[in-house]
Amino acid sequence: MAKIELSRRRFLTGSAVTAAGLSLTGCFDAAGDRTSAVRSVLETANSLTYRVQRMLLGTDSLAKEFSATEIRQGARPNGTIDPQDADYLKLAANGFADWRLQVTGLVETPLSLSLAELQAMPSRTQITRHDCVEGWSCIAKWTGVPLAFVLDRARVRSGARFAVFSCMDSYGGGFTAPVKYYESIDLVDARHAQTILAYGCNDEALPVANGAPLRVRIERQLGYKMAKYIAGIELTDSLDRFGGGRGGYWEDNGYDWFAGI
Ligand SMILES: Nc1nc2c(c(=O)[nH]1)N[C@H]1C(S)=C(S)[C@@H](COP(=O)(O)O)O[C@H]1N2
Ligand SMILES: [Mo]
Repeated sequence: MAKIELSRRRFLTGSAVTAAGLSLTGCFDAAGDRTSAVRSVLETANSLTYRVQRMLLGTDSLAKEFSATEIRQGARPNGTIDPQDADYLKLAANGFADWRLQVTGLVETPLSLSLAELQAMPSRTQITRHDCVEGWSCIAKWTGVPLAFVLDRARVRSGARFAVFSCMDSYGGGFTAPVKYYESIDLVDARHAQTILAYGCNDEALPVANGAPLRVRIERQLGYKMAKYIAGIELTDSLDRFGGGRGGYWEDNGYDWFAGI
């Protein structure tokens, strides 16, 4: 097992370094051009990574959980930490009382859920380590409703393959004009026991910096997969229609769609 652990890490480091290297060497634009040779090599590696990692990880293995004494600081915020989008500011101004989570797409029963309704559902609390592709990590305690519970309420239709999270913040990154952040995961991760829609962090309400009112925790994936400031979850059979078509904000800028750790 230790051996697999090690090679899985190496694999990850390899792809993370590729993404970081591209942005530094100016190859980033080539990766952004969906017809380029660089891009297709990256994509082949990406789907290989997905298949191999799914094989190694299985579908229900759990990410390590920690004890309360291992929490050293507040959850370090990253990416958008203070959205300035007008609709977000309006919702934040009255404590997200008018905010609703919309669950739509390939479901029998579309849902529109208030924060209070989500908080009344079964909850799960977990102390986990967040790993950012930038190379830092942080241990924090997260509380929320298992995404599987919400999906069961909505009754996912058989053709659905992905859950796409739409966010309320626009993110710039420096390469393009700011666009709304978004992310997606497959239904294996969506139904994983530790995948929760979190409204609490370290026993407090989720701070704005960490994605208030709701962010997803996907504990076997890198930080950029864990959408903050969630407005909607759409069940779909294809990622083509969303953003640049690669399944997420950072994926549209060259990162791997499958960021398993
Ligand atoms: N909506 C949104 N979600 C996001 C981001 C973002 O900029 N906007 N950044 C991602 C990245 S790169 C990381 S590491 C984590 C950071 O989560 P934290 O602020 O709770 O540490 O959120 C991810 N989810
Ligand atoms: Mo990140």
